[in-house]
Amino acid sequence: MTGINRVRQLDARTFRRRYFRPKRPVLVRGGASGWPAMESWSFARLRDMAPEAEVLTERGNVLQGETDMALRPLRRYIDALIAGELDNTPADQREYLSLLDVFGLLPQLRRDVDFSLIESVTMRQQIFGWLGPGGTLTGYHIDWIDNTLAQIRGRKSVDLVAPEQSAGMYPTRRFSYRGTLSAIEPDEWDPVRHPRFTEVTPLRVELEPGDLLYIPLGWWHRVRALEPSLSVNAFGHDLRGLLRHQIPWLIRRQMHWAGLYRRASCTCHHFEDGRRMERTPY
Ligand SMILES: O=C(O)CCC(=O)C(=O)O
Repeated sequence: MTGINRVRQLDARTFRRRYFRPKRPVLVRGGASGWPAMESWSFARLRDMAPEAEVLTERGNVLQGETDMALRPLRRYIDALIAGELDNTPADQREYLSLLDVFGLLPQLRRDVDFSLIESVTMRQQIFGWLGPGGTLTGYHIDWIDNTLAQIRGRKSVDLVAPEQSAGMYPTRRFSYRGTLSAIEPDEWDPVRHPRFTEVTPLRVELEPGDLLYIPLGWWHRVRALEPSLSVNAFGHDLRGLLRHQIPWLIRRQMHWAGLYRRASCTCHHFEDGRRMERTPY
């Protein structure tokens, strides 16, 4: 594969045949540009709709870094984001409102997005919001579920690596629900420890507001915000994905939460001031 296909329009049939079935990523330029969210969603509006909400933010490299979470009032987080106070924090302290259950919080906004492309090929979807300053990083990982990521505000850079190149990505044993993490962070890569990463050829796309990216199940991806950013993504699985991936992951997650499976290192629990913090299973 030489690059990521970029198209301006994509109907459900073509999506299924050319991209979803063969598991090939595709960037739909302007694929979300007609969504009401493009007109009406702003950091300030989301803040004003749920000012008292408590949200879980993550610091540093999301997924690959130390799991480091904090509970914040939405109002305080977004005020700091708008004021630019989050921009100047060191990378390992940069606070990211990741995996926000945006429609659990604000169900009235559901009609502002249109994930019909992934809905046309999957049985069930889960939607999350991602809000943060420039410089946030979600490190290389695989989601064992299909995904479309829509950019609403700001720009993001996304690196994708095909499943065939997994040996050079050094998968780790750290527990991440429905995911596999890589030991590779290109900015800190050690060629002596991880020599096979030289064989990997990441494919890069830059997401602009209004773009929609299909990230197939099994593809590695790494996402960096280039400026203050608001994105929303929909994970979806079909019947095959349910049987092959979702049910086994659900069992692993229940075992993990019961303390029976990979207790030591995970992306969902951490201790702060002697208190056990946890990300609600999603
Ligand atoms: O936007 C991000 O920071 C990460 C998004 C992501 O990893 C995903 O949609 O699976």
